[in-house]
Amino acid sequence: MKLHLALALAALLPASALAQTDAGTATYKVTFQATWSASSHPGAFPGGAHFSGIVGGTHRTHTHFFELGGLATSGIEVMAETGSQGALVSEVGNAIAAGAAGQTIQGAGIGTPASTSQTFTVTDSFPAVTLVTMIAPSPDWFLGVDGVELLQNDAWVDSLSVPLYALDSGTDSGTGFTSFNQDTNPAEPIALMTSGPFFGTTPLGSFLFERLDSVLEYGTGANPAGSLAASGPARIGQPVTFSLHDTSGTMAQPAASFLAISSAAAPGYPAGLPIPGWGLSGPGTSGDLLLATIDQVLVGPTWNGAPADLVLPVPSLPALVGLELFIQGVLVDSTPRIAVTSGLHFVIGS
Ligand SMILES: [Ca+2]
Ligand SMILES: [Ca+2]
Repeated sequence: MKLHLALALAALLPASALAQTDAGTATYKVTFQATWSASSHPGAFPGGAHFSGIVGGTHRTHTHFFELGGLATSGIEVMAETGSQGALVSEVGNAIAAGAAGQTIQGAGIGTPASTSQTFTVTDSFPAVTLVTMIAPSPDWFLGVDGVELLQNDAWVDSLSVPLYALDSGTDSGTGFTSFNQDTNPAEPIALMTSGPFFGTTPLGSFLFERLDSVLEYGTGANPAGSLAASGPARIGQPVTFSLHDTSGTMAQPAASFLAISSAAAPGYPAGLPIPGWGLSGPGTSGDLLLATIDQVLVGPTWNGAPADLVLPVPSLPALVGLELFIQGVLVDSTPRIAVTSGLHFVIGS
């Protein structure tokens, strides 16, 4: 339903109208790559080492949930000392209510080394992200980023990796991983750890921010690689150019081109259902049908020996973010011969 609506709109709206609509949001995946281990930090890797669930949110550029040199909020204190997310989630919630933050971000805790990912959406109003996680066990040590800007020079960054060094929240005076609680009163400023077990320049992990969208070619050798390609990102509000091509040069010219679109891949992905005679590598060969169903067929330009390009404007509908499409090209010549291209697994981002 959503797919049909999107494609119907795509067919109705000119590319220029779509291109200039809302480019104000972007969806990201953040991957917390925990690298802390006995080999990365010899002598500073206690039994049961792990990280609490990441917690934070998206927010305005000048909003802070913590700052180096500033005092920890109760949300940061509780997170750094116990790994509990609730108090900081409340602080982000208050900021959302006050119009200073966009959304909360929460994940589950992990061992180390390991990695875990979350997705979130940033907007023109809330282009920055703050995330923290407790180094555990520890008195009040944590990793975090304070207001990473994902909108730089009016463009969303594609990928950004931020190394994470141990921070001390200044709210407990314990000096060892399993020291008894010793509340620091009055609290001290949040600081990069320069003494104790984490004094070096080796990060304990990183946050990798990646803008979400992907186009992946799939199929087997039965469908020649490169016979269907896409240029342009898979993002709402942006046009994508699909190029169908008989890379083997065995189709008769001219040939009609079509683009078949499905919401599901054929069973056996990345392989498909072999159809005798539908091979693009030569007359009489077998080609794989790579789609489970054919939900929509778009007519492309005539293939005359050069790639046949079909431009599809992806509608600027936020509901499409995350939608997966499976796309395969079909060429039909006057012999008559039908042949199918490789497939594209298309995940729409923003
Ligand atoms: Ca401390
Ligand atoms: Ca404390």
